Amino acid sequence: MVKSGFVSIMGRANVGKSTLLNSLLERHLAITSNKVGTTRHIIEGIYNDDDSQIIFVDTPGITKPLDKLGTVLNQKSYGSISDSDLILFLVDAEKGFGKGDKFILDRLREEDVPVVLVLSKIDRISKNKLLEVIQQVKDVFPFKEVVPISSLKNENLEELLKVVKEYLPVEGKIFDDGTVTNISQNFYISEIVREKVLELTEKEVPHAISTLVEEFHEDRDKIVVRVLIIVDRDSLKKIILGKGGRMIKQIGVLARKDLEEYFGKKVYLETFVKTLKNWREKEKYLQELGIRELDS
Ligand SMILES: Nc1nc2c(ncn2[C@@H]2O[C@H](COP(=O)(O)OP(=O)(O)OP(=O)(O)O)[C@@H](O)[C@H]2O)c(=O)[nH]1
Ligand SMILES: [Mg+2]
Repeated sequence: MVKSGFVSIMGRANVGKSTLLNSLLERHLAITSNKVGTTRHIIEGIYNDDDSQIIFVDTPGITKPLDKLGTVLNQKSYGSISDSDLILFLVDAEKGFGKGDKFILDRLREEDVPVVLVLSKIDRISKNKLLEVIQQVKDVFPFKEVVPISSLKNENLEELLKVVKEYLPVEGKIFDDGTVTNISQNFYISEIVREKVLELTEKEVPHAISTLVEEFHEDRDKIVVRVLIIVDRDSLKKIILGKGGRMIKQIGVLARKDLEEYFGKKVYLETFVKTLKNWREKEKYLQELGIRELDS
């Protein structure tokens, strides 16, 4: 009998949650970057094999909120707890256990959901350092298990799946075999463009941008898509355009490459930037376009 369940991937920003989701599903579903605060939406990825269906739930990294966006992202992450059958709590093994981790665990202590500690990025540290980290963290919380992994090197992910399978409560499948994710095609496209912006720009840019598909046409052999990059000030617009438009061109080239691979057909991608200074301006613009929510 197939067993199913919901498994949330939680932890501080940048510990490797989205990379783990992608590696477990063997597809690029959630965007990743070396910047803090990459994930902004709950992303479900559904894993199927002969004896299980696991709905992995990638969540935004939990941070000490500096602004409204930070607070909203934390709320989204905490909101996923009550729907979970198991939580994978990720700690970056190289950085070790910190105050931010303790803060999240104090919250998890109030919930009645089993928690497995996953030590991520072990390809970056020695065996000895790993043993040290395990000693340091294993008693800070009643973890069900401690599993060290490397998503990039595909180390110990089989073991992690084995552990996860012990916590699936539902008999039978929750979703049909064809369902892979909860995210829409337009959302995915806008995220790929945002990923390239994160990749190519410096620290100060990421938080202040969002992306949106304005137009999408598909026929048998090609896709034509127009993606808007929204910034909140003109100085950022200048950075994203780059000298002589070079930066935005490069963003487009990289994004198109990924999208062509994903869709398996030719993609004509147009990207452009617009400054919308505040929520009111954004909402007004989106209303004119007939689009309700940012980023989705
Ligand atoms: N060396 C190494 N790097 C990794 C591994 N997993 C993730 N990373 C890197 O860590 C960085 C952050 O990865 P993400 O998956 O975006 O982290 P996240 O926890 O989803 O981050 P937020 O969405 O901001 O909370 C990226 O540069 C990844 O390439 C790993 O197993 N090994
Ligand atoms: Mg992420």
